[in-house]
Amino acid sequence: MNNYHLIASKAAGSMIVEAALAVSRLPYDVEMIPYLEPGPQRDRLLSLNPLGQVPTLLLPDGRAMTESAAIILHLADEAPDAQLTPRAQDPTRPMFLRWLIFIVAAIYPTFTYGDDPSRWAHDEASGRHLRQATDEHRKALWRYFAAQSPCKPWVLGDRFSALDLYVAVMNMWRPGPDWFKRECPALAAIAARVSEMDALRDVWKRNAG
Ligand SMILES: N[C@@H](CCC(=O)N[C@@H](CS)C(=O)NCC(=O)O)C(=O)O
Repeated sequence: MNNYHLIASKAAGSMIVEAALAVSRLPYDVEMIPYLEPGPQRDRLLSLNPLGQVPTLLLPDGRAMTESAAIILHLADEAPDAQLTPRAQDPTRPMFLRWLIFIVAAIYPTFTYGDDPSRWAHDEASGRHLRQATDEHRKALWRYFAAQSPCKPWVLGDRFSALDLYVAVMNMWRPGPDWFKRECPALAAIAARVSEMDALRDVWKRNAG
């Protein structure tokens, strides 16, 4: 196997990695699966990633890699000209690292615990509360993120980075594009800008809508 092989699901977090692969111009193919549905595809996913999450990426040597941030940093090593990450001495690098980890460690888990609260809550009322509380917390996190970053025209200011890919994909998730337009218009503008990038046309066609 010489390609990266991405196990993905439409408009899920795998879309961030798919976009990063497209921007990097690394050779890859995508296997779209219903990742939450019991069956042979989920069984295989679980054998590669016990969390059953997408993105799960098979490297050209066949090893499985998970965790979108780790994958992004790896792809940036493999394709340094793709602009996914600022280089080590770039003054934007510390903030890039800060917000990358903020997205995956603070924002992303609000979905892990809120998407299907019955996994974590012992009754319907506590499940409803967990869903509502994680949805509200996420809104506060996005407002904080938008207030602390330049976000014009990209998250880091003048330079594009993988942070813009996260913003563009997550803009489609709860609280949804209308909320972003209203409450965090700079993030909605970044999402629109990313969706119009030539390199991402096919990725968007495959995932969005
Ligand atoms: N920390 C992981 C999170 C990935 C993740 O949560 N993906 C979602 C889809 S958008 C998923 O697979 N959720 C199912 C689950 O957590 O059981 C990453 O950054 O790649």
